Amino acid sequence: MRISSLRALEILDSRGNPTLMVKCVLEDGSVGVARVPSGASTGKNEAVELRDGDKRYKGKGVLNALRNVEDEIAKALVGKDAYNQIAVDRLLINLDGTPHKSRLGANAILGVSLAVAHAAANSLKIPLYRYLGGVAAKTLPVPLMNFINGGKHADNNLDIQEFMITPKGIKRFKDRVRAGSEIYHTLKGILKGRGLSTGLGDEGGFAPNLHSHREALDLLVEAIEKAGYKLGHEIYLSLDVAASELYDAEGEVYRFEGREMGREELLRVYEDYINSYPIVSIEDPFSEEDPEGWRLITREFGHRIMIVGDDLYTTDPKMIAKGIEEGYSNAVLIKPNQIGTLTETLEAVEITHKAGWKSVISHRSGETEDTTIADLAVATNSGWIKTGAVARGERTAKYNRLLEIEEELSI
Ligand code: 2PG
Ligand code: MG
Repeated sequence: MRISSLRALEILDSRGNPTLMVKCVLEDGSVGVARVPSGASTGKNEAVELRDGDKRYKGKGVLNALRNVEDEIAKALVGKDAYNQIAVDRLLINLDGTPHKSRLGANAILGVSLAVAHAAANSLKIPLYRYLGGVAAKTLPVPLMNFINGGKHADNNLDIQEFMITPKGIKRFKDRVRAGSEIYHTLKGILKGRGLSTGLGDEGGFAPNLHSHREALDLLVEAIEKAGYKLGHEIYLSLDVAASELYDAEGEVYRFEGREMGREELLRVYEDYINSYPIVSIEDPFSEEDPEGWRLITREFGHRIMIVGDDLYTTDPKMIAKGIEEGYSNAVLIKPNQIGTLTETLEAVEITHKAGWKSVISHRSGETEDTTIADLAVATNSGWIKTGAVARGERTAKYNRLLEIEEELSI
């Protein structure tokens, strides 16, 4: 089934910044649309988002990426078989020719890669999760729901970027969503009652100023119990520290709660959290530039919780392979736009699972109404998804898509 046209449009993401929408049309008239997300706390080795850097949109315009889709990429891909995703993605990678997709832009390349997959699935009249995962696609993921935002995603005083709850002990996806919603609103009531801000951060979680990070964890515990759920049986906790943002590589110290600490001291902070709360995972506990920190925490706590690498791997199969060899972590965050094509994203998941590690399919802090990651989570049977709070349309779009998939799969 040949590709007949590729078009792109400059649209807005959830932070009000421009991003790309790509539309792929096939010879049979089938259409696939994809919208590209954008991160704020980015890893050093992420594939490169091409931004115009001129006066429009404070330099963030994506018209050059748009042109690359409609000119160079379209010329190379029109007439090619949309069912051969691997060949499409290989062609995109070779056409770009740079290690981090900086020439054509990873935003242009990912938009095309995903739009082609959507078009192919539509042409075959099957849902995307079925196209990508075949008959094996069946697992609704456990969501990591980000209810308190800090770090680069909020203007409050919390260093840790994401404080999440996760309904791991609840079976049906729709009951997980319901629990999340009830706890989210209970948390809002608690914050309001204490005169704390109920304003939201970038991922839809609340962003109050607090006295400590433990206070944030305590607030989650209180909300879970007050909403009538069993802590440590139905609902658990999870963190994304995004520690690359807190690290001073020269001094090998972390800026945390108003002072500097070495990796050993930070490790003891995590030990305290892990022993005090039912924590299932800590993402980016140490900087991408501090492999020793990773080895330490995985050796000491890897048998109890998931240690999830985000900035450390940037969804790059080669970097994940190195992490497996070195024992850096036992889980990997998977973000399609960190690597730039669907094929490489699937490879990243595959190598992760083959090592017996867990994958977490993830959104970015800058999102759109695109729901590709919901289908991707089911297609790969990952078991985990991180897609923000149960509020804000760009986050609920993914939850709502998963509700729809659960309904389809249970017929
Ligand atoms: C992260 C992500 C998503 P960003 O650090 O895991 O939550 O944030 O998209 O800003 O990198
Ligand atoms: Mg992260």
